[in-house]
Amino acid sequence: TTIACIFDLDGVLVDTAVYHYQAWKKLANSLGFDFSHEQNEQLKGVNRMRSLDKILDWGGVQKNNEEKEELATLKNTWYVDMISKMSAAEVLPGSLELLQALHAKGIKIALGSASKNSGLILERTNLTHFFDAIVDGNAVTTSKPDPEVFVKGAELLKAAAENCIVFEDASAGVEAAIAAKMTVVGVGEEKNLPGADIWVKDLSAVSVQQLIDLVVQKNK
Ligand code: G16
Ligand code: MG
Repeated sequence: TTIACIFDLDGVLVDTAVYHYQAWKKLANSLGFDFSHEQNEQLKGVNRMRSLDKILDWGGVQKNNEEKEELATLKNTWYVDMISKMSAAEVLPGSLELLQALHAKGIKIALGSASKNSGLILERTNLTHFFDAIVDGNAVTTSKPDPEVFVKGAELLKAAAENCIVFEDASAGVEAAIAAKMTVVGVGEEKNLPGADIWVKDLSAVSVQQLIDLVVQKNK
């Protein structure tokens, strides 16, 4: 069996959630309310405008579409300032090693992210060259849990869905991968990521052979 791998970005390859948190908190504070770590958790895998809608909702603040565009742009300016300073040291444990091992075996690799800033993040962390295809927030019209981002990734890799493995840390992402009929490695705890095929703390716990076995087993 030839497998193909599709990686989520934030929370799987790098931890940009901390920068999203700081930028959203600054925006919320400027509007006169606070923003917690627990709320930030709920924004994982959720695209920028939907995240803003939730935050305004939590703050009990109403804005029209033009104002929302301005607020999202302001948050993104602060976020881009922070991720522009990222380095390869911020790649999460085991991620680089797994990408290297997959690459060495000629296994195709795609990105499946909700972020419109994936290009900059991959450049800053020296990961760009591993990817045969990049599907991010600029390439999709619908957001996870819709399967579009992973379906497009598989198409670009010319891989059948049943041979694809998705790595996800967000429940919306796990849902999207299930809807795409793919195997899912949940990066996080089982209780937070229902429906995944296996769960790991980080990618250091994953071997290429284990991934192949998982797909073979599932397709039996
Ligand atoms: C990431 C984050 C989300 C963020 C989204 C959009 O998704 O998990 O919190 O809201 O990207 O990011 P941006 O504002 O940069 O377009 P993923 O799919 O990589 O986990
Ligand atoms: Mg994620």
